[in-house]
Amino acid sequence: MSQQTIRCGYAAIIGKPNAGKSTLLNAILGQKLVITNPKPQTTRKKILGILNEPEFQVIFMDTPGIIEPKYLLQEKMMSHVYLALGDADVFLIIADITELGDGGLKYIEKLLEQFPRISRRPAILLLNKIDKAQPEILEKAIAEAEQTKVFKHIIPISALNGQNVPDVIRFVAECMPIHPKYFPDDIVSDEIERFFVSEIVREKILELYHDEIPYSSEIVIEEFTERENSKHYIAAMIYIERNSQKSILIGKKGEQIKKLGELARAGIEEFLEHPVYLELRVKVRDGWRTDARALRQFGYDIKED
Ligand SMILES: Nc1nc2c(ncn2[C@@H]2O[C@H](COP(=O)(O)OP(=O)(O)OP(=O)(O)O)[C@@H](O)[C@H]2O)c(=O)[nH]1
Ligand SMILES: [Mg+2]
Repeated sequence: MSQQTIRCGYAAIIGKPNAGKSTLLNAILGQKLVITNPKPQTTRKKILGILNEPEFQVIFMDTPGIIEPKYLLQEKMMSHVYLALGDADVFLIIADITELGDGGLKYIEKLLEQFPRISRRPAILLLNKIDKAQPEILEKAIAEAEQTKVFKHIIPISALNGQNVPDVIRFVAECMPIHPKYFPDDIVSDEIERFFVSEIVREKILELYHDEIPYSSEIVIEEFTERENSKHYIAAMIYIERNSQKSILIGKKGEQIKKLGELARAGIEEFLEHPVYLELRVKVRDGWRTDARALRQFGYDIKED
């Protein structure tokens, strides 16, 4: 492939919490890279997922759901969204079709007012979760979206079962500028394995616990020792905000944390394709979600490249 015809650039996946952004990124990459969950605000940072083809490279950016921030962690999460918006050559705005209701695309108009940058780059609207939507609702949403004249393409998709995802990839690739590839061919993200391992632990916390626990948990991988001929050794610290949460997390006679450990280990082994010995530790870090220093230590401050 001649360097002159290669296309390469950034695509930001944005939308409300739970719209299916992370599920879409995994579908695009054809592998489970980022965590997904029915609870909102699963994704907390901008995460790159790189799709490599001989003739193009698209750097997709998964982002936290767009919200009105109520505390410092949420403010930091939104700054990750802004960063993705700034980097994007194309915007993938994803909406859950089953949540749209009457005039539901108004929120997208508000989004465009909020982020005027979007109108200066091609935007593609993805109407997601068509596997569980009535055809009439889909038709109505498409008609409504066409009226706005904002979108270069409007694509109904199911991120979950991959329906129309190849079209998304094709249209995005066409929007990429002619540019040599930014990343080597064989990497799927700029994040290190440790990050994805910590995310898998958090995903299992989202699955196992209710109420505030998942939102009050942050994971730090304290040790990660790779061993070629035996299990990798991984020690993960779970920070939570209060003592009462610590007892819930651990459970009676340690039953809950044991379950968490088993689920997380299985997920990590699948991701690393290697057996793992996982040790979970729990520590209280008072009010970390509103503590600027803690958030900096947990890596929420935006890094300038
Ligand atoms: N039925 C159906 N469910 C979907 C589809 N796409 C995503 N989901 C589900 O919707 C929920 C949210 O998906 P995520 O990918 O975590 O959503 P997100 O937009 O990344 O959410 P945040 O990270 O919280 O902003 C999960 O339970 C997914 O399985 C789809 O096409 N069809
Ligand atoms: Mg997500």
